[in-house]
Amino acid sequence: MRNEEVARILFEISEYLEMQNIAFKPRAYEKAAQTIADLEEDIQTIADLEEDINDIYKKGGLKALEEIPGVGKSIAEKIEELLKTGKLKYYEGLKKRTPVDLSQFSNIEGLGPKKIKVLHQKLGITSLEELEQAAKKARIQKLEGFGPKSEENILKGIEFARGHKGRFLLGYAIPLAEKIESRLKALPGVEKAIIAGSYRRFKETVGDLDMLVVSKKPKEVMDYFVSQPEVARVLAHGKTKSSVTLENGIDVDIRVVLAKSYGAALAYFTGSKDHNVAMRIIAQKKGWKLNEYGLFDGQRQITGKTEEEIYKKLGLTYVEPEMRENWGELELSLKNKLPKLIGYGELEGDLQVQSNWSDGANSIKELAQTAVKQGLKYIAITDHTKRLAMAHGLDEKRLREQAKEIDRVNKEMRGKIKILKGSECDILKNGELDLSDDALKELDIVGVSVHSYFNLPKEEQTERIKKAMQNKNVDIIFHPTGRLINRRKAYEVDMEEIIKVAKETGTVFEIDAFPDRLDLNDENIRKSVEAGVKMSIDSDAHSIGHFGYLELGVAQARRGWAKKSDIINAWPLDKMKSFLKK
Ligand code: DGT
Ligand code: ZN
Ligand code: CA
Ligand code: CA
Repeated sequence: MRNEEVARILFEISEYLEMQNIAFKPRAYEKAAQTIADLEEDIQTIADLEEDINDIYKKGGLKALEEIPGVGKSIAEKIEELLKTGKLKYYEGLKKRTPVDLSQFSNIEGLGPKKIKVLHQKLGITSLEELEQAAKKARIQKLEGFGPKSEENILKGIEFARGHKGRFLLGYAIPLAEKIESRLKALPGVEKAIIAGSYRRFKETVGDLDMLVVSKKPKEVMDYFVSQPEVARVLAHGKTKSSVTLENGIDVDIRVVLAKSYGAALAYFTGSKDHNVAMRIIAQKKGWKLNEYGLFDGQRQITGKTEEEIYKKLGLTYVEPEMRENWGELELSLKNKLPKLIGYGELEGDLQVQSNWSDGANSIKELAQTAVKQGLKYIAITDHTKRLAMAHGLDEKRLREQAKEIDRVNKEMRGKIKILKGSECDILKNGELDLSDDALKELDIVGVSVHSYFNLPKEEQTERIKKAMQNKNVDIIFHPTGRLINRRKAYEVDMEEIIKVAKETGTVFEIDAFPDRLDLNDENIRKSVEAGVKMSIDSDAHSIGHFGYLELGVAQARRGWAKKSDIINAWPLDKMKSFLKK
């Protein structure tokens, strides 16, 4: 059982207790849950982290659990039961005694157990559907303690909770998708096999996978496709089209097309739909018709074999899949003015890497050796700072010790890679930093980030980050909006203002490439590119396996129309370093 799950159950217990008007106890459970959730938040969703709650328990037993801030004897025992058995009798009992399943409301902001209780008592609400109906009928705003504003927030919250249902993180879909793609490529008679759709556009999440195959033996392809080991359910099994649901919940559609239509089908199924519609209009203006079979002048196929030919015939330069969102790319393409996007494999360094000095799993040397294998020429070691005690954040003294270790490894690895001294320094609530300026001054790379107080009012949050950027030692804002895809919204912040100050102060924004972060997102990357704010693409690695995520960051950068000149760690070390604030 992961930290997140333990925290969720403790939270729920506090809510059930609160619904029963029990005093004090709810607060204790909430506090314990918060500590455990923060633990998870700071170290992210990493399977091999050293200090997850299981490890704490394994190493130190019940006593170690009690040492977690906010966890007393009674809660520690409950955590122990959870970790040992995966269940908790106390929790099950509470659940049974309450008529409403609270967990379904957990994503809706501002709707605590007290309010849920009122909604249940006054309106008989027990589910999201009933909540939505009541809100839409404006029945909620009439209740005491609610108003039109909270009713609106409830509707927004429901939308948010639903909107993410069934979308999968691209980064976690890739390994299996690649496996399926290469299996199909290897089938006899298959000329081409490729996954199109949002997957090919590298959208941060994918709804399903859309596979396209060119083969003269469609029946064999279909039969093989539906019988793969990961298939949980066959939704359709046709002659040239099939659909399945995989064990992990992702749907995969497949279509077999003729070689002469491959380009047209690929363009069609890559989308986006809006890009396709705009393309079709361009064709229509020339008196032609564009569909998934080709570009046609009446009955005659003008072209359709490749995407490149289709763009060309339409008077367009080729548009990279990552740009096909109808965000203005076709206008630029018509004028031959598309930006030259940063390429895959063009990064020379990685500016956010955590070692086992804080919550990473590997030593500095192991990280450096792996980075060399990945073709990187420099990495910055950026361990957490002391405020993140549970992640073993570094204080000034340990940072100085670490510097010596980095010097030592640099000597050993001379000529192979350069290890930079860095930090992922916490931005405190008031915008001050978790390390002294004297300590920060000694570092090559100072990254700063928000790991607490996500819910500050927009103005305060904006001021907090502005203040951090105004510190002359600060080079990069790590994961600038703090969102976790499908789990946590970005904190409220005035992005335009932040971008302006970044430009003024020469502060770099990070594109954190971790699959559930991808922060900045595509839209904010574009705004930054337009404003001339430079960015870095970092893995946020917490173990040697995570360097592979860098390319996901490159994809995101491409979706934000970033060029090599926008990304400082695509530059040689000297150039990158001389760009940073002095
Ligand atoms: P997803 O799966 O929700 O992440 O997003 P997509 O973009 O992969 O969308 P999907 O799977 O529904 O459809 C795949 C592609 O097929 C889509 O990107 C464009 C194309 N497509 C689907 N429906 C339509 C449509 O009604 N009109 C046009 N022009 N294209 C469509
Ligand atoms: Zn970390
Ligand atoms: Ca799709
Ligand atoms: Ca689809």
